[in-house]
Amino acid sequence: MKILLISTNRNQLPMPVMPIGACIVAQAAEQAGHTVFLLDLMFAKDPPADIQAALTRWQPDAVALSVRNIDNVDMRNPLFFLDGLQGIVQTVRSGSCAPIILGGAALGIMPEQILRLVPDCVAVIGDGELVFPQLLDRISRDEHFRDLPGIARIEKGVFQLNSSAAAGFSATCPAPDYQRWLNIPAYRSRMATVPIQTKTGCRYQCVYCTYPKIEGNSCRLKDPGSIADAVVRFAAAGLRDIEFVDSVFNAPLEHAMAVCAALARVKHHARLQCLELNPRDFDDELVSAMERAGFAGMGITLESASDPVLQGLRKGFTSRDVQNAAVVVARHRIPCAWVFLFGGPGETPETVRETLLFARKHIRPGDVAFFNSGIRIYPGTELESIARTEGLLTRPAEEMLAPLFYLSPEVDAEWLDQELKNAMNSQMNFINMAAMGHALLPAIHRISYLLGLRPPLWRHTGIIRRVLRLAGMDV
Ligand code: B12
Repeated sequence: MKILLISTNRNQLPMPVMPIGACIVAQAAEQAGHTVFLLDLMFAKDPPADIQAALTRWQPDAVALSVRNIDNVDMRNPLFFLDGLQGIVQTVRSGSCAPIILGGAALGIMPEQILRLVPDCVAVIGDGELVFPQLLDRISRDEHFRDLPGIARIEKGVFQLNSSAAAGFSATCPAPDYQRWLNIPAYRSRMATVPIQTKTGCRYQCVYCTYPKIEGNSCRLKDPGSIADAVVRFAAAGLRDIEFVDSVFNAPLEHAMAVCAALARVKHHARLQCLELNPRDFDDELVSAMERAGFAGMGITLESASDPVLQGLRKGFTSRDVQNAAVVVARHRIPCAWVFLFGGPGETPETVRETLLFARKHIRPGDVAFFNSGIRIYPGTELESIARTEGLLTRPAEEMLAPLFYLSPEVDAEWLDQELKNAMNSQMNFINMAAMGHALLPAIHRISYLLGLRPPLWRHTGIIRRVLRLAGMDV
């Protein structure tokens, strides 16, 4: 069959991300014998015109849409991205009567809400590489596909979803041929990194998080040798800034160690990074292994340094682990981004101050702190129940697609903003969501790239903020 696969993400903040999921399913469909055309809308000047042109040129038998983001998870400046999805579906419908198949992280989070927004589409929930070709096969033979794992649809007004448990799994690291599918110079010149996964799944149970819903809570590990091969292949093709996009890179720890060991054994010349490390399974041995493997940046997702909040968020680690992580980081050379999320259950002015004190005391001047405040509430999470019990949420689950946020009732939003700003005023290496969504960020990325800087750009946060402040900007 002829397949038109559209990657719908157009969000360029904080930087454009290469659509790994769309590329993986494109490659899987092609390997199954279909002819695939991938239309990436990230840099499209006129998306409807591009879609119409692709429909006319390819006359596809099926159209597939990869949907990554619902919104920007920014409580102070929320942006909702799915209005664009309705427009895309309308454009496709106006030029083709081919079936429309949806997939991507957004579908994993709120399949029913999204399918009600764009009815008459069928969705694949979870990993797409095995189910998508099977679905295409059934469509090509005009057979029903209701029994396939992970298939969701609205039938006679009722939402139907098959369990994705039987979907199967391949241990070979799926490293799509990005150069074949995407406009790589456009991504690289905007500081995008090349995504790669060492596993799927997340075994943690943080109250607010969607990762287990998207990827499942059992980890399916990729073979370390095939990950190292993929890195070698990408770097040899000039794609040297590689980012591991696992839910949590160092869980399970033994697998992260095995991946680092495999990477250390090969000559890859890549600059590696990952932004999602858990401070619990984090020690000198791991960071030394990451150094040997070629990491140029790492991020520790703390959310808080205060026990009542860590417990409230059910992070599975304590402030002792947090302090220990700071001691370990200080003994190594890899630049580190510390990620914080303020306002969760249990947050009070005291816990905010405790976390900020940790940040001021322990974050090295060359490292960076990312501050986010207010937590996106997703249906089906424990945070949803907490918000309902506390009387903070009255909207029914079917109306939770539009962004809504939890903020601890014991913390005032304006006060919290001011505290974070005060911290940012004294430490130039601290930034908040407003800075990460700054209108000038795309230009900063391009200029930095031209100046020869390479990801992660956050290493230069202090200098960039100073320059912008000299230019009179309140950043
Ligand atoms: C790593 C990551 C990042 C990295 C990306 C680095 C990089 N170089 O790619 C960084 C930190 C930069 C980032 C940024 C953001 N992220 Co992010 N990110 C993730 C994370 C953890 C993994 C994404 C990933 O690459 N997965 C691996 C690939 C292989 O999986 P996949 O894309 O889902 O594809 C599979 C399936 O979905 C399916 N599939 C995909 N497409 C299709 C299409 C069809 C037709 C079919 C059948 C199947 C299918 O098959 C694929 C293969 O199995 C997810 C959470 C998660 N666990 O998914 C959040 C996540 C995607 N991010 C999210 C958000 C919100 C953002 C930001 C907006 C945050 C911000 N304000 O800065 C930005 C947006 C960036 C942008 N320009 O769009 C949200 C999106 C949901 C939402 N609320 O909108 C998620 C889900 C996290 C969450 N909050 O729950 N992110």
